[in-house]
This record gives sequence, C-alpha cells and structure tokens, in this order.
Amino acid sequence: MKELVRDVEGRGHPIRVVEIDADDVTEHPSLMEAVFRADVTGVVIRGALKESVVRDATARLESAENAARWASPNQGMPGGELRTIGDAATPTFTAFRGPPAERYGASAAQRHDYDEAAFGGDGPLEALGRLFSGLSEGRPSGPPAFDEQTDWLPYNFRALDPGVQIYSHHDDHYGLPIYEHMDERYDRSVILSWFVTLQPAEVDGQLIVYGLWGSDPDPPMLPTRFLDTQALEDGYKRYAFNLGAGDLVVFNSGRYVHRVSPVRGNRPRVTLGGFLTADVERTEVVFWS
Ligand SMILES: O=C(O)CCC(=O)C(=O)O
Repeated sequence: MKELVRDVEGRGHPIRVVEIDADDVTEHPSLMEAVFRADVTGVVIRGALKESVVRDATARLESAENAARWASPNQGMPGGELRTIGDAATPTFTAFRGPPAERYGASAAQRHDYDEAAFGGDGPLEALGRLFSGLSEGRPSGPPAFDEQTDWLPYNFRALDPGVQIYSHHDDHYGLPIYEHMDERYDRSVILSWFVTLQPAEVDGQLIVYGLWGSDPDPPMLPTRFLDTQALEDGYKRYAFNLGAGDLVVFNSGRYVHRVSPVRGNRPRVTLGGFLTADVERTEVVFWS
C-alpha cells in the first residue's frame, strides 16, 4: 500500500489517500471500514479493469450506434451538462428530488442491455464485487434489491465533454424519495462514491477533494447557493487525483466536499460508477447507481 497523500496544508479535515494494486485488495480487508470512518479519505485501486477492456468500452459507448442512449440529466445547467447512461439516485438539474421510482426501476431493469452496449456482453459487476468484498473482510457484495423484480442499478456511465465539470458538492442523498426502496438494514450514516475511469480527459477533468465536510458549519457559499469553489481552492486542504484508464477510486463522498474540474482537450472524460455502503450489522457490502 502506498500513501498518495497523508496530510496537506490548509483548513479543514485531514485528507489521507492510499493506493493499492487490484491484485492486492485481499491484503487490506479492513480498508473499506477505514474509509467509512473517514480515517482514510479514499482508496485508488490501480488496474481494477483491464486497459483494453475500458478502451473498447469507451469506443462502443461513444460510437454513433449508442449516441441515442445518452441522457442529459443536468440539461440547462451551464457547464454542468454531463451525459449519462442509466439513472442515478441523486438530485439533478432536471429532477431536484432525484429520479421517480418508476423511471429508476425501468432503468435498473436495463442493466444487461447497458452492459451489452458498453462491453459487448457481461459487464464488470462481478469484478467490482470482488474488489469491494476484498476490502471488506471478504463479505458478499452486490447491488441491493430495489423491488420484487429488480435490484438497484449497480452503476451508470458518465461522460463529461470538453468544458463540462461536476461542481463542488458532497453526496448526501438518503433523504430522496427513491431511497424508500432501500432496505433499512443498510447503514445510512455512511455513503461512499466510487468510479472507474474508462477514459481520462486529455487535460484536467480531475477529481478533487477538499478538507471541508458537508456537515461543517458555515461552508463558503456563493449567492447562487452553490459552494464557493474559489474559496475552497484558496483556503482548504485539497487533493487532486491522478486516475488512469482502468483505475478505480472509492472515497468518502458523504463527508468530503469534492468536484471534477472542467474537462479540457479534445475528448470526453468517461467513467462508470455509483455509491456504496454496508449493512449496519456488517455482513455485506452494497453498491448502486
Ligand atoms: O467522475 C465521476 O464519475 C463522479 C465524480 C463524483 O462527483 C462522485 O463520484 O461523487
């Protein structure tokens, strides 16, 4: 295990990020719990998916054949119009209270279809499950039940075209109505984000975490009620991740304010990802989009 950052100058909570190789996850069975506690801010797993696999997936996703699959959930948000395939249980610019349950369920039922479009067959669900399980004392890992027919969608695909960014936020989504579909045995005091980079931006498009927690009093806000990213950049601890094709990051996004800087260069930044928690009793790990 390598420490990528142990502490940095600036205001706020310590930032600690570690890096491990995908083959070594089982050597770190208590690491996910350390991220839950925020003793570790985030973990980078190098080579979680093979580079050739993610390269081919990006080419398929960006092909004309799949152009109509992409949705624009933040349509109308200047600079924030990411593209997605598959719904996410988050507020968006077009649905401030998150996706309606019926729509989310319909999206979750298309999981195999999305994997077919991206991977030409089975997707990385099992591989991801093994990685998360390895970091979680070997406990079983997968998407939780959404309703009697369907599980939650395990991940969605995101593309940020040149000029697009994800604004500073923390992920505090359990209050959305969609979470009525998540069993109460799952721990809602914790939410992690994770994603695999399928194609990094040519320039920038970096995940940046700050020493500010969503629960801290008096965060620096703009009059628009967005977080003041310039104030974060000027005063707070920060860490910018360097993620290559096939790398996975899992981090405590429920606590740490984070963003993705505007993508520059000629190609989109493409990722697949979702959220993660465990049951309160710590017998399993669940992840979903
Ligand atoms: O880059 C991504 O796919 C998402 C970044 C992010 O804001 C998150 O994981 O919470």
